[in-house]
Amino acid sequence: MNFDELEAIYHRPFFDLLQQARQVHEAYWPEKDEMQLCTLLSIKTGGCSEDCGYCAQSARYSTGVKAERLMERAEVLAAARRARENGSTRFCMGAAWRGVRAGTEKFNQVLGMVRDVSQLGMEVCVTLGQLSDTEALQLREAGVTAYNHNIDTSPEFYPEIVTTHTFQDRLNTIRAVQDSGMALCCGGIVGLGETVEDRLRMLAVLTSLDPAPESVPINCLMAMPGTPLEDQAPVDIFDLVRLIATTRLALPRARVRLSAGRTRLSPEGQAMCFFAGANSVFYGDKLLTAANPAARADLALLQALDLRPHALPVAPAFTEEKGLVFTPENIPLETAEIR
Ligand code: SAM
Ligand code: DTB
Ligand code: SF4
Repeated sequence: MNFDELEAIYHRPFFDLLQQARQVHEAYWPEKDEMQLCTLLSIKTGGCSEDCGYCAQSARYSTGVKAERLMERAEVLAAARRARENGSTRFCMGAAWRGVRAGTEKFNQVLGMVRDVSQLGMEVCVTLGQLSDTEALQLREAGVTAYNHNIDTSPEFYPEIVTTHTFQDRLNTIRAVQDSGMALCCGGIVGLGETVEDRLRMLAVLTSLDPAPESVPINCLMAMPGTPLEDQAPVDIFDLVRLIATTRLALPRARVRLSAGRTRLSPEGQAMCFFAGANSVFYGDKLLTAANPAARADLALLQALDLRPHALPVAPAFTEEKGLVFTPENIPLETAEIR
C-alpha cells in the first residue's frame, strides 16, 4: 500500500476504521481471541555505541543504565524455560549492540544460547543490531525463527533520531534477514516527535517489504530519563488505535505487537488496541531496561476481555541430559494422530 492509500484508510471515521480492521482481523486470524505472550530478555544491557535518541542503553546519555556483560548461556536458558512455563510462546533476546560479526566470541556465544532456547519449542527471536548474510544464515541455522530489526520511524524523520547509522543501514540488515529465510519482525516507535504522516510513511515502507514482515511491533516511546527524548508527551490513544487499525488492514497476516509503553495505557486503551488488531504483547514485569505491566495485571486484563493466551502446538519436555522428550501428553499432534 502506498502512502496515499494508507492516509485515506487512517483518516476514515474512527468507528468505520475500527470495524473494518476487526473484520479483516477475524478473516485472517481464525483464532481471533488469542493473544500471543512474548517474553523479552536483555542478554547484553547498556553501553551501546549508537546514539538512538530514545534509548536508555546508549553509552552517550546518562540514563542510569549500567553497561553489563553478555549473560551466561545457562542463565538465558533458565529464563527461557521460565517464560515458557509462564505461558509465553515467543522468547526474544535483545542485545545493546550496533551489530554483530561472524567469528567473534560474542556472536558464537549468542549462537550457543539460540541453540539451547530453540529446543524449548517456542518461537525464538533475537535483536542484535546490524548483520549481513553470513551472520543471518548462522542465526537461522542455530534455530532463530525471527529477527527483530525495527525501522522505527519514517526515512525522512530517522536522521532526527539517530545519526550513528542510517535508515539504509536498517534496510540492508532487513534484506540480509529476509534472504536468510528467517522471519522478519519489524516495526517502530510512536511518540518520538514525528507527525502522523511520518507514521504512515513508516507503514508504507513496512508494506513495501517483500515478503511482508511476519510481525510488526508498535512501541510507544518510553521517555527514558537522561535521553534527548525524556520530555516527550505520551501519544494520544486514539492516534495509536488508528495506527494499529491501519497496520492491521495494510498487513493482515502480520502479528501486530502492542509493545513498549503499555504502562502508560489504560486497560480500556489497550482493549481498543486489541480490538483494532493488536494480537501480541510483551509479557513479564520488565522489557529490556524499562517497566512493563505486571504479569498478574495482564492476565487479569486478558480474562476481563475473554482473550486467551496463544498456546504452543507442541510442548515438549526438555531435560538437560536428554534434550527434547515427548511424552503422551505433549507428543506432536501429527504423530499422535498417526498412532
Ligand atoms: N540494538 C538493537 C537495535 O537497535 O536494533 C536491538 C535492541 S533495540 C533496544 C530494539 C528496539 O527497541 C528499538 O529499535 C526500538 O524500537 C525499541 N526501543 C528502544 N528503546 C525504546 C524506548 N525508550 N521506547 C520505546 N521503544 C524503544
Ligand atoms: C521491540 O520493538 N520492542 C522491544 C523489542 N522489540 C526488542 C524492546 C522495547 C524496549 C523498551 C525500552 C527498554 O526496555 O529499555
Ligand atoms: Fe543501541 Fe539499539 Fe539502543 Fe540504538 S536502540 S542505542 S542500537 S541498543
